[in-house]
Amino acid sequence: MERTYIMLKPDAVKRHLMGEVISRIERKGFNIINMKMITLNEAVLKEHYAHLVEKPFFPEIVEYMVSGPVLAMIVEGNDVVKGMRFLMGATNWLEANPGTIRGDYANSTTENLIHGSDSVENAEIEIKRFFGNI
Ligand code: IDP
Ligand code: MG
Repeated sequence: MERTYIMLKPDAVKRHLMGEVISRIERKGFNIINMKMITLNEAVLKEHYAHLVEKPFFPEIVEYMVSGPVLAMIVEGNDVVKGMRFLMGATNWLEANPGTIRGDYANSTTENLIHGSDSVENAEIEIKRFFGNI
């Protein structure tokens, strides 16, 4: 069964939307097989967002992502990597369709509630990064 790395970002936690997002994942029929609250630091964000380190908005991402705890999860299911990206909606909140998590709750492209791995290969790397070899 395919696995993906999902992370509810600090805005989702602060806005008390964890339950709402977890419900959507469960109602879709995906299985949450591990979860924990953690607080990130700049070093792990430079790894996790290596593709964005050179962007002018990277400091803003770091400030946001270390501003409070996140909920890290391993989610399992049929085609779950693409399936979760579909439930999440587009990165740019103005392009995220209503009915998606970002489309329904985000009003910023930085503070967009949720991370989901973008490929099966990256999912395994990210699960190792945040959960170790399990
Ligand atoms: P993704 O989260 O949909 O996979 P990525 O391009 O991997 O999107 O970007 C990672 C995160 O960095 C986004 O979820 C968002 O929080 C932030 N981000 C991406 N692009 C922008 C931007 O153009 N402006 C501000 N923040 C951005
Ligand atoms: Mg990404």
